[in-house]
Order: sequence, then structure tokens, then C-alpha cells
Amino acid sequence: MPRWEAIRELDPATMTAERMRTECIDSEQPAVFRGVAADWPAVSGPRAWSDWDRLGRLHGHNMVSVEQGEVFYAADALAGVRVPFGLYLIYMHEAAKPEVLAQMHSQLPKMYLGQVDLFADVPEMRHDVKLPDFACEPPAGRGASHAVCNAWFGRPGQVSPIHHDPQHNLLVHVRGYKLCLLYKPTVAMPRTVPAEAGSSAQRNISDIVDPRNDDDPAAATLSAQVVAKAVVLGPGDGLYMPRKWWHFCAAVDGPTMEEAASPGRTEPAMGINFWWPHPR
Ligand SMILES: O=C(O)CCC(=O)C(=O)O
Repeated sequence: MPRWEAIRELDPATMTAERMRTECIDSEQPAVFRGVAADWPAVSGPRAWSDWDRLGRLHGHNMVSVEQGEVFYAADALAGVRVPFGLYLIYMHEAAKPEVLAQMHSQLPKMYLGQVDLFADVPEMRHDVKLPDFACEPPAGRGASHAVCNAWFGRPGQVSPIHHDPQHNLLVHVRGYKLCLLYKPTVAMPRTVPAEAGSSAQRNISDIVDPRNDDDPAAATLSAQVVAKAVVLGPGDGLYMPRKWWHFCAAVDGPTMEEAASPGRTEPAMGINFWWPHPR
């Protein structure tokens, strides 16, 4: 089991672009912003995305992209497919529950609406979210911030294997709970695809699919050697991940570290992230 320590929490109400630059971006240190999106329409109120019935009624016919495959980011998962959003919402909330999958003898393909430009396919949902001011104002004279926004809507227990990204990242959680484990860029992660080979996505991925799985010798070795930085995000919470930090994310069933320690079984997870380039 990974050893972990909590990521520091910064109050989003008092955060400014300048402090974001000095305390997070320039120092390349992660931070949790509890409740940063508590008042987003996506999180609370009549348009909350937790009402997936409503989302399905309004946008269920829109076609969206999902990744297909056993392990997200693995080579076979990179082939995206287009499905009606309403069908994916049913899959995520009902059809992909572990007991249903077991009854179907795992015949159902595994899908993840992960790292997907959802707002290109369902533009109305864009009005339900807002990049916090402290994250989007570019530090004076250091170039514009062009934040890219992607959705991460997954079934109970969905994981993203340990990987890293070249951009700064604000991951904002909307529904359910997400365990995030972070490791410094200097940690030597085991990987089969060398950094200089493979597709751009695979170059950034380690071999460890789930660091909580002690049956995986690589995960057990990592846990013995490195203390991860950890948080469980709930609805409205945000996590700043500096570029190049290794991270593992998993949908879990509740907010406690005990609940986060085992694979999620009941709660789908919905979130979006904003990636922006390193200021010059
Ligand atoms: O939520 C996830 O499954 C992964 C999120 C992630 O990797 C990211 O925001 O860069």
C-alpha cells in the first residue's frame, strides 16, 4: 500500500494570480483548493451534473468521444470511439458497476470519457464551469495563458495509471470522489516504453497502473521507496498539479483515505481539468 502525506491546502477565497505564480507555478509545488468550484452550476443548483438523468434528457443525443480499452492510456485505449452521450451516461452510472460487469462476464467494452474535449461536442455544458481567476490571469509580461479544458467522466473505480503531462494542471472535481497520488518528477518510475519512444501519450506513462495494488511488484517497490503526496477530491474541490509531476487518479467511493485505499465500486466520478503552458 502506498505511504502518503496530505497535499497542502490553500484557501481559494484569498488566492490571487500573483500568489498562484509564486506559491505554485514557479515553485512547482502542488496545492489543493477546497471548494474552489462549489458555486459552479455544474456542481450545485438546478444544472448540477450529478443529475445525470437531466444531462441525458438535454444532451443525450449528442455524440461524444470516449477511449476504449482495459487500461486507460495503454496503446489499445488510445483508439477513441464516438457514442451518444446518453448511452455513455447510462454505462457510467449503471452498466459499468462491478456486479453488472461480472454478470456480463466482462463482455462489455471498458470505456472512459477521459481527456476528452467534451465542450466541443456538448457546447451548452461549457456555461456550467469557469476557470478560477487566479489560474487564468497570466503573470504580467509572461505570455498569455491558453488553458485547454478536458473532461474526465468515469465509471466507479476508473483509474488513470501513473503518468505525467507537460502542462500545468488544475483538476476540478464535480461529482463523486477522486483519489490523486502525486510523485515528484525526479522519482524514477518503471516504464517499458522509453521516454524517447512510443506515442506522445505513452512516452509519459509508467508501467504502474495502480500503485495501491501490492500484487504488482513494481507498485510494491515504489510504495516501499517513496512517500506519495495525496488528496481525495470531492465535488467542488480543485488540485493544482505542476507540470511533469507523476500522478495517479482513481474514482473512489468516499472522501476518507480508508475509502480511497480500495478500488471504487459504487460512485462514478466527473471532473474537468484545465491545462496551461508554462509561462515564459
Ligand atoms: O482524472 C483522471 O482520471 C486523470 C486526470 C489527469 O490525469 C489529469 O488531469 O492530467
